Amino acid sequence: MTAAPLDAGAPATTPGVDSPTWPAEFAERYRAAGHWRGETFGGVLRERATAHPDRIALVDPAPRRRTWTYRELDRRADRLAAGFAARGIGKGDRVVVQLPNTGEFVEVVFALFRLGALPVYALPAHRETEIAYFCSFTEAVAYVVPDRHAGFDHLALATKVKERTPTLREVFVVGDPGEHTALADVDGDPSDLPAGPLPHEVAFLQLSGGTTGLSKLIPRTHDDYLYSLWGSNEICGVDADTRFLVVLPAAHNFPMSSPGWLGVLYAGGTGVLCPAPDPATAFPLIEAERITMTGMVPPLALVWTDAAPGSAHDLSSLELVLVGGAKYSEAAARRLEPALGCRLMQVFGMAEGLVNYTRLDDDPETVVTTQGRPISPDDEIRIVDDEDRDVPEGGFGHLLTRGPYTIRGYWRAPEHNARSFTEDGFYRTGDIVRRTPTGHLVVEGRAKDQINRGGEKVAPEEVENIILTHPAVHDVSVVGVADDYLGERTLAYVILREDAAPLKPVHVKKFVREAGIAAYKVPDLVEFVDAFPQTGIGKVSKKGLRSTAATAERQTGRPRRPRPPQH
Ligand code: OOB
Repeated sequence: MTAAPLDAGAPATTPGVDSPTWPAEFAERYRAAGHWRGETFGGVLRERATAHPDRIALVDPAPRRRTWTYRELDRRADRLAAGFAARGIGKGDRVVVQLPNTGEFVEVVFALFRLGALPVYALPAHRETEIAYFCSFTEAVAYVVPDRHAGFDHLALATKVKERTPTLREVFVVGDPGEHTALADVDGDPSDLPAGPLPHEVAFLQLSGGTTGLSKLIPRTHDDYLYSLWGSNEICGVDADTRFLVVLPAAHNFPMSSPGWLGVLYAGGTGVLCPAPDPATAFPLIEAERITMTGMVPPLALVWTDAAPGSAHDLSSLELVLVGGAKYSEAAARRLEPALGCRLMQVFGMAEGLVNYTRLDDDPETVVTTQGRPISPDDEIRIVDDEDRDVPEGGFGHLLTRGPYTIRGYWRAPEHNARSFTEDGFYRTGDIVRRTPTGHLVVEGRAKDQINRGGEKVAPEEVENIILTHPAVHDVSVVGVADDYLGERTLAYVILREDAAPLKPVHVKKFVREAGIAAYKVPDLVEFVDAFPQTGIGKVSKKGLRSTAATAERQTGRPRRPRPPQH
């Protein structure tokens, strides 16, 4: 493992070290403050299983209802870990996990935690381009998939990826394994499992939203992530009676840790895995499972807010709904509590670390007009201008942050780290914020070249690179345009080659889809132009393109409402 604390003042990246970590003086401070408790995920599950073995940890309601007590989850994690170990998976190995919201997802990640092997959290929507990259970049030894999900054949994808990735020895499948290994057959005697990881070591690799062509990987340690969990639990009031519905994809940082299914397991409560986020699936589950808490992105909150008043289902068990991942409009926020009959909490977080919540004792105006304040008294916040100078209190600026659960660098990305972190270890979030006198942050915009499509992050460069490989395309620029429902949609401006046969928008979209990337990255709109607006120094002006898009929108009217985000 390579996450041992560096000496204070050590260079940001040391040869042979996968990612920079907290300097010793910070690590000591966070331990002394009681933020880092010296626990590991595997250890926490074992403790809970010993303290309350028969309590229900997990419910997977579909297609037939299955439950796991804490004892059962702990035992299965152990036996699965032993089975993985027998197949040569060990401490520090990377395993790409691409599973939908099922009990097996939780079993697999706890088994890997036990071994100190690192889950790499792919989303169910990822396709060949993304998965092949995660597997090759992390030199993954194994890949875990469902046989089919949402009509997609994951087995065929796994076969292709395995052919392309020399390090990939095993594909484990939930369901019919075809030529691969059934996860259900992975089992072993856990009596001589090797020693597990240490609390300061990396527990998993989370994906960054990405501003460049490819997602960066975010190394989170047991100590730091567990702090974000119990810190979130205290703020959200999560305890052993909490029944949390996981409606967003379980591999995403928000439903995992804010406070999420890991938070609720830390507290000894119950996590219920929702197979799809729409009201037709979720509302009956809220009634049947007496759900008390859930979290979702703003477009989904809009759908729930519209659907709840006319619903025949009893939603009265719901106490708290967290909304975040993208800017939640004040008007929409005001409608949630009356419609759902529960409290609203806004959350502004990032997989790199920092998470802000409005508080249960905030006045209602603060809850609907701000995105909350940090979890920890040791979260350091700076709001700076383009030259990294602090702006006057209350002014807008770039949000920089450093703290006990915010990474000091991405995994194996020294060049990127030099740009994304200041020399003294602050993470450049790329968000433009201001701070209210109460210390709450209001997200006012974004400086990073990223599109936030209803909480799903799209790196324009990744989509541009695909469109550029089309033989008829001379140049392309992908921008976000305002959308009432998703917040933003993606628009690709395309300049065709002079000698190219005419193309239609649908051809460009099909080309992107067939390149094998997640469907949410396919441009919503495509427009053909003769030239891009230029900035003063001759670079394509994304700002210019965005304002062109806004004008075009007004002239053409809005297209029909897109579907809510899917798993
Ligand atoms: C969450 O994590 P990521 O890593 O997918 O995205 C982080 C970015 C932030 O830097 C910001 O640009 C945007 O998503 N964001 C928000 C927001 N919450 C996140 N922008 C405006 N308002 C908000 N409330 O999205 C995430 C991680 C943990 C908890 C919640 C969200």
